[in-house]
Amino acid sequence: MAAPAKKNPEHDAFSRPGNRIVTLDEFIIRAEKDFEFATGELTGLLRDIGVAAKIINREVNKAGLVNITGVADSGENTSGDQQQKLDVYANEKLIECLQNSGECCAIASEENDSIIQVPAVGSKQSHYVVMFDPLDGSSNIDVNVSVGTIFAIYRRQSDPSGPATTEDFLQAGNRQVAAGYVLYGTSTILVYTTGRGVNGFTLDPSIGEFCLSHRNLRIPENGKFYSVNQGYYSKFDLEMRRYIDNCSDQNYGLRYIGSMVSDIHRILIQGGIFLYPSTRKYPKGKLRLLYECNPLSLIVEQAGGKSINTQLKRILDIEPKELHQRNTIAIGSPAMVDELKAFIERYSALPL
Ligand code: P6P
Repeated sequence: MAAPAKKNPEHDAFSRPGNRIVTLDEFIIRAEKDFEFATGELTGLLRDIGVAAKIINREVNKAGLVNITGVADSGENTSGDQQQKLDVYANEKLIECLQNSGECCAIASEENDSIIQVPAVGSKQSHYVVMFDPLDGSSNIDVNVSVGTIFAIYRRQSDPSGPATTEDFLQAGNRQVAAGYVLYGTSTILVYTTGRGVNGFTLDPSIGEFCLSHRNLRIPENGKFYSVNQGYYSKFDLEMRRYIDNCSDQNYGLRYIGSMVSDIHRILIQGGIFLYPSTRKYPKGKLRLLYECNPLSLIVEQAGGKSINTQLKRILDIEPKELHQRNTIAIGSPAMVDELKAFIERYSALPL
């Protein structure tokens, strides 16, 4: 986690938004001043990701007009998911933007089996590694449903004079220096945290800038929506079925988009809980710990929410063993996660 920040009076400039446009670049640069040991690298990384997001957004927004939707010739990715053409495009653009600036020493992506070394630019020795899901929910692309990019940034642990190692990526989520997502939806919004709260920036296409639109996002304590693939209900463990029955008994609405970034963003704004428990096809859960669960969990916790796995372990405290390992997850409003926890403690047949 980044060094504790000192209060920067200038930062208050954003607390009186008025009509003043605050771009992502300006916000990041001002925020950097709050970190005593800031070297500008993290600032550069966040700006690189912002640039890649604009490029990806351009293609996502016209996906139906060019021959870029549909299944890529490349087949399946490392997780066995069918690669969509926009997946491949988004992956390439993120790698390109991060490689150009040399602000990170290595990259890990859902679309690549192993880590990607980033050659140093000049004499710069980078201290960061970046991992991402370039286009989460991509199976929705052809049907015009929102998709998203998810990213996580860590400080490297290996000797900076040598190449990065896989161990640089196998760090618990509580060591993330920054995390965020881009949601390509009715509008395109970039939401990120560096461990000091959560802020959202909506892309203004007329000026090509991400502009501060959601200052200091806080998740509602409770909610009236639950988000789970109800189609798997009969395969869920007893404790999950009992909790889902409870949601129905309380007349909670079911909202499930099948695009995690979209579901989590709705929950961040409106409150609610997102569940991906163990299923027959995914006994350890479907969602990847390193570049889906961890970054989204840091965002939700920084906004006041909670995120656990179905064995009640805090997601951010899980020590990863493999780059693409999967995890069960229950994430959202703290009161709803606590309520689920009570059901798991009461009905779980397995020792917790
Ligand atoms: P299911 C998309 O493929 C994804 O990785 C997440 O974005 C989404 O929440 C989940 O899988 C949907 O999985 O099994 O419900 O189709």
